[in-house]
Amino acid sequence: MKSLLSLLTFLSFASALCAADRPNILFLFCDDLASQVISSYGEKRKLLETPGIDRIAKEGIRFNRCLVTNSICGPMRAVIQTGKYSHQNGFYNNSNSTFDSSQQTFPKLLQKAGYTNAVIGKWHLMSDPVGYDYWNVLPGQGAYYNPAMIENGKNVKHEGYVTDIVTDLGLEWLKNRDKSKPFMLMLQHKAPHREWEPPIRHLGHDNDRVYEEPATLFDTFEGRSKAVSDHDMGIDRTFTERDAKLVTPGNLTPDQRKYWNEYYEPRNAKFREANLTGKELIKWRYQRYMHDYTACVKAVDENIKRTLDYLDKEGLAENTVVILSSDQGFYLGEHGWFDKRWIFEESLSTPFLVRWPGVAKPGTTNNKIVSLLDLAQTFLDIAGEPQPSDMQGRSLVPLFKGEDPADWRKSFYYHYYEFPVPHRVRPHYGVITDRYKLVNYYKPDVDDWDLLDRQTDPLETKNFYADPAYADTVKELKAELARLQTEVKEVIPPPRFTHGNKAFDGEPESEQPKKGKGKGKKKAE
Ligand code: SGN
Ligand code: CA
Repeated sequence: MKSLLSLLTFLSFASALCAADRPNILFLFCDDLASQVISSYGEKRKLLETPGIDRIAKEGIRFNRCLVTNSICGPMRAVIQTGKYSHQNGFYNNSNSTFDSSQQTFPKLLQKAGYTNAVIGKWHLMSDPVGYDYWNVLPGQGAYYNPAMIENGKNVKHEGYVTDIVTDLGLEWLKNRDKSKPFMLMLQHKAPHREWEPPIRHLGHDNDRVYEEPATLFDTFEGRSKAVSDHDMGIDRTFTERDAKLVTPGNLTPDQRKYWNEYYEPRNAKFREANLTGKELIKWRYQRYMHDYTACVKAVDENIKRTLDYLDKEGLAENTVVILSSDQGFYLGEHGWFDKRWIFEESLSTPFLVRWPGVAKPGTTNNKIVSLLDLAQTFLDIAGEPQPSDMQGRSLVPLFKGEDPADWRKSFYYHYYEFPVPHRVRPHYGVITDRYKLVNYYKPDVDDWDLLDRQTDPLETKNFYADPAYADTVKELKAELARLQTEVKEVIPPPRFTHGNKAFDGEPESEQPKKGKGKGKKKAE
């Protein structure tokens, strides 16, 4: 009896020890961060050097094909919370979804398992965070300059630049956290989201460099569904005066305004004088876009460096899994676009870097199809917790360990719903493999199939659907698509559903983008 008691005492002591030893999780999340701008991803334009972010790649694994399920902000954040596709977690689009926070989420499960959790920065799920010991989030999209934030339900106004502020708050929380527990911190930057407003210190960071243009800046969309050409997210047609920095933002302090105007005004005067039209105007806008976007990422990069340095300084680096990602990829002029949404590669795949000392082999890469859908299960697995059977991803921990599971997914299911505002991208779903994408654009005035072949057409500017040489491929992919739709339990077409008193099923509410957003919304002609 006595020996049984001492065994039990030993076991409970051992499990307490284990609990304290469980890895911390630091999730560094950006908004609209394109792999093309991260130097370790090695894009040929070499848009920016990102030593802070690259440090994670150097000391860990770079995933080359992390896919999203629905390339837009709120929905992907809901996917991360739940480990479920949009049609299962109920958050389909930014326009009229509210996250049902009563459902199962990974932070709730981690909290129950003894973790202390915080989310700081962009949240964008419309309901308050649940499952966190501390939350301090931007309302909606949040502001770049002098942002308001909501700290555990209370409005607080900050002065400064949002990326710096979010980092400060994250480090402050780390400092004051309950140190008897492992932590899970989601540090979620607003940058580099539209309208790509740079920190004052980085205005002119590129010395008026001329950025290389992407090969598809003037894509004609020939041969593809009308859905693809009839968009409203072009540098040619959608760019506003605010996007182009032809108007000064309203929320600057007098000092910030002075420096802002000192940088932009002389350059804007030159632009106005030149009276550019057609392709020249698009080229000018692309240059302005790249200056601003890279300046925003430069600040993200510095703050990532600062965060990693803090882990080092506090002796936290060894036992903290660091993951860097973005809610989706982004177009940096490819196909003439900014924004995301499409199944095309730039917005379908998102940066994904992981550092886990002693587990993930430094400086390695992985080409498997992984997804932000896998994160909830991955986080639970890292913590040694069971993975609920209704989650729809798969833990990435075996891949972090360098294993090569024979039954890893070879195909992936995608579905985007939001239409028509803000960018008139028609709803579409599709199946993705290493080589192909078969996509159906299905609403409201189209029912088109496009087949993309990344092997013969890496820039994705052709549609092979009607090519007889691809008939067998189309047949196989359609069967695979049907199999995936059954597996993820999605009924096509999606049923009409409601949120509040608004109905949504992909039908146009109006053919026009929302009006009345102010002078800055004028097209930058
Ligand atoms: C805003 C942007 C859009 C962007 C959506 C969604 N317009 O409406 O360009 O697609 O957010 O972005 S803006 O002029 O207000 O910046 S998301 O990252 O939240 O999905
Ligand atoms: Ca986003």
